[in-house]
Order: sequence, then structure tokens, then C-alpha cells
Amino acid sequence: MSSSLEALNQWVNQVATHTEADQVMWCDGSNEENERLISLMLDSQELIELNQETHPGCYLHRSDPNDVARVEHLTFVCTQSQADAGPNNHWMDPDKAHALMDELFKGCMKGRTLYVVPYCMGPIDSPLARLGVELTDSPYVVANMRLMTRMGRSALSRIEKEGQFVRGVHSIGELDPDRRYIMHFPEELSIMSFGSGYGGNALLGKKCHALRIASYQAKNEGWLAEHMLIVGIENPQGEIRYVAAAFPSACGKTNLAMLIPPEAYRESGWKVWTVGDDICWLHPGDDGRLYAINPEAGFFGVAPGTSAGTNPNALAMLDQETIFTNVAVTEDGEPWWEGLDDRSPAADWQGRPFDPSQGPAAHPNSRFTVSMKRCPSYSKQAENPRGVPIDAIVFGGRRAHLTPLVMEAHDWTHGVLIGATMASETTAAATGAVGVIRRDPMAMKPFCGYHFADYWQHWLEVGGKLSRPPKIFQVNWFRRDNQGRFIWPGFGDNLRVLEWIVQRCHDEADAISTPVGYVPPADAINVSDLEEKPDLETLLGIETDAWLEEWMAIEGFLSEYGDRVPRALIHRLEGVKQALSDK
Ligand code: OXD
Ligand code: MN
Repeated sequence: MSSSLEALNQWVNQVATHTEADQVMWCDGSNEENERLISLMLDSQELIELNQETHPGCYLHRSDPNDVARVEHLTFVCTQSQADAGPNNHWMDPDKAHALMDELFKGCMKGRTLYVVPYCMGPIDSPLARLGVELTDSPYVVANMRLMTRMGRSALSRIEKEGQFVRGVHSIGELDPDRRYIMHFPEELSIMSFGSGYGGNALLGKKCHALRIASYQAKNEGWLAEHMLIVGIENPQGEIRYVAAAFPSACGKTNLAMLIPPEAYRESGWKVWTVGDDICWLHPGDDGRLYAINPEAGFFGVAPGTSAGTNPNALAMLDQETIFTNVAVTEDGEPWWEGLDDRSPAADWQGRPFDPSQGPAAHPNSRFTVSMKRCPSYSKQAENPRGVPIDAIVFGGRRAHLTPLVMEAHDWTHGVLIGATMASETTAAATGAVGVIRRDPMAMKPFCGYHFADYWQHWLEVGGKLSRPPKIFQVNWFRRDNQGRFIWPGFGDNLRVLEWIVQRCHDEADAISTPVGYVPPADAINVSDLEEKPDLETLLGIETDAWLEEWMAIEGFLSEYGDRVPRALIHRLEGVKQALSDK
């Protein structure tokens, strides 16, 4: 046995002993194994069979009503020094965190099976991919990890060859919100998660590994782990240009990743290819460009709002081999959620007869888990071990006013400053007041595994290594008029903006320089085939006074991160403020 397998075995035995698991099962990722687990979960009612005629291979999981979302207040980054975790993370001393978790895990798998889940984040043969092993007592987690990652035998043989892997231990415990913690130990490349079966807390390959731990690994190894979709834009000449884009939640990331071009664009040959919808690992290539892989193999998407109108590509993949979590069910046993169609469901997400006075039928954070390969716009390049070359990085947010439809940074440093200070208005999807401006740097606020200021410095350093860096843009699909109505149609029409973006990357489109960035002249955004012409003057306008106020607020925000904030960003901020004052 290789020494890496020996180390893995030793760790598995040690966890099995400590948790007093009844048995240990090594997962190979095969269909037979999956079928066995599904039938076990149907017996235990962890899964409910949906209509197998209309939805073959589709199942519903109803989670504990107390366990339906990520728990940021119970999520910790446990670095030796508190300063290294930064003000952007909850921190706990690693010794204290280990003691707490050891106590929780002691004997917690009595009567349960411990599943060993080896997985690979990224194409299995890619040098950019990284490995992990999750130990879990939840067969639901195993079934989801099989869809979301390259899981099983092939990952194990790569671990055997390479040795290094991220260690994750997970138990649903008693699903008690008072005994629930998601602990990250970046310096040890390990994760411990107790008391939750919910995706982001329990599928450790996703947010825990591919963002929090990977962002730390990436800093040490010279690359970036980002909360970004990856999309390929094919023009009528057949050239495909790749864009990576970061948006906070409820800003339409999955829809953008699976965008269907407007009819006139489709007719002239435009196509959009989906490489990823949530996470992107960016590596500098030998040719001075930045290459992206999607470390995931599936989508864990929000169901409500997904329809034939908003995201036909997503809908098309959800009638086979999909695990639904906390959606409602129709009389015929089909999955249903708000926004899907005008039917009325028979049972809500908790299995109760649907009664609109008890709230929505599907939980607002109900999800689908499905393999990426089922997506009609799935790009074969998602399997390319080298990744895809990125032309443009896009930062987006939801702002009723101020931020134009699209704007290009003057250069990499300015782009990093825009990303580091990006803001979005809160939506009804989150608790708290609606319409409040929150800064969410690079959409990584809940996911960066170390101090934000060091992360921004790392972004600057990665840019410094690129002779052909991507251009950086900011977009805002959510501008409103005086009556509060959206000015821009959004969805498929966002391709009109992406067209300008990719053309700018190849010096094929014009721009006007302003103190806050380059904006397109109104005639550079193609709306010729739109019946109702949006007000591009407003959408692309720059109001100097309001921007000056914005940059003052940004200055205050950056100061929360103290002395570690890179001087280059402060200088650039002062430059922008000066240029605005001189206007
Ligand atoms: C997600 C999230 O589930 O960002 O992707 O919360
Ligand atoms: Mn996400």
C-alpha cells in the first residue's frame, strides 16, 4: 500500500473509532453503489420518490425545518493567529475548536455507517484540480457529492499517487441548531462540520473546500479560488471567448451562466456555453493569460424562480436524475416551486397539504442537485484539463441607482479596487431590511478563508504575473427608473452587454473614459431589434456628485480592514476621488 493510502486509512480508522461508527463504507462512485444508497434512503424516507414516468431518477429530500441554509454565524475560520482570519471571518482558536469538535463527534455515529467519499475538484486529469476526502454519516451527502464532484475510484487513485488531500469530517449529529458548527482549519487543510445536512454546510467539496480552504491554498500556490460563474460566448464567426463573473446571491448567476441569446442573436449565430455556475479556480498560464476551471461537476441551484421563461436550460435538465431538496410536490408526484408554472401543489416542502396561509409551498432556498452534463448548454471545455482562457472578469451587483449597466476598469489595479468594494442591495431572499447597500468584496464575503486585505494583495500579485491579464468590468442589471421599474430587460438580453465586454477585450468596441471607468457610448450597446428601447442614457450615465459620495463610503469601508489594505488600492482610490473632484 502506498504511504498516502496508509495515511488515509489511518485517519479513517481513527475517525471511525472516535465516532463509534457501526461500519465503514468506502465509496467508489459507481451506479450500483448509487442505486443501493437510493433504495436505502427510500426505505428510511430520507428520500421520497417523485413521479418516475415524468421524472425518472428524480427524488425529493425534506430536510429538518431548522436546517435549510448556510449558517454564517456558526461558520469559523480557525487560524493560529486571529489576525490571519481577518475581520471578514468568525474566528476560533484551533485548539479550542478541535476540543469542541472532538467532544461533539465522540460516539456520534453509533448505529450509523461512516461513508468514505474520495473526490476530485476539477477535471480528474487536470493539474489544476485538487483532491479531498469527506467522511460523513449521511447517505444524502454521498448521493449529492456524486453529482457535484468527480467522486469515487478515480479520485482515490489520484490521491494514492499524489498524497495531498483536504480532510473533511461531517456528521449530521442530531440536527440541533445549538450543536452545529462548520469549522475550517486552512493551515491543516481540514474541515469539520457537525449538526447540519444542508448543502453548503454538509457537501464539503463546495463552499468549505472549493472556496474557503482553496482560497487559502491558492494564496500559497499563486492562483485564485473565486465565487464566479464561467461562461463561453460564441460569436457568429465561431470564436468562443470566456468570461468569469462574480455576483452576490439573488443576482441571477445561474441564469447568466445558462443564458439563451435573444432571437435575433440566435439567428445570426450567437451561442452561450456553460462551463460553471458558482465556483471558478483561476490559474496563471505559461502564456501570461489566466485559465479557469470549474472545480464542480454539478449544479446545486435555487429552484424557486426557475422556469421556462427565466432559465429554460436549467428547466430542461431537471426532469431526470435530479435530487430535489425542500421543493413542493404536485398531485401527480412532480416537483414544484413558486415561479415554475400556474399549477397549485398538493404538498408543501414540509409534506403538509399546501395551505398558502402557511407561507410558500417550496422553501425559498429549496434546491436541485444535478450533473452539469445534463445542461443543454454544457460546454465540453468544462472537462479541459488546461481550463479555458479568460478574456473578461465581471463583478456584478444589484443597485437601483448609481452604478451603470456596464463599466470597464482602467486597468488591473483599478479592477481589483472595484471588485474589493463592490456593493449590492439586500433582497427579500435574505433576512433583514430590503434595499440596504452591503459591500460584498468579489462576492466572497462568506467564503474567503483568510484576511480580505491579504486576499486583495494576492489579487494584485496574481495580476502582476500576467502579461495578458483579463480586462475587468462591473455590471448592474438592476437600475430602476423614478417609478421603481427596472430599466434594463435583463435575462437573455444581458448578452447585449456581454457582446460589448468581449469586444472590448479584443479592441473591437468603443468606450468613453470617465474618472470611475470606461463606459460604452449609448450606440455601442446593440438594442436595434428590441421593440421597447431601454433608456441607455440613464443606464450608462455617470453622476459625479453621487460617485464622489460613493467613493467616500468606499474609503470608510476599506479602513475597516486596517493597515493590511494594499497601498496600491488606497493610492488608486485617492486618484479616483481626485479625478471626480476635478470634474
Ligand atoms: C450558493 C450560495 O449556494 O452562494 O451557491 O449560497
Ligand atoms: Mn454560490
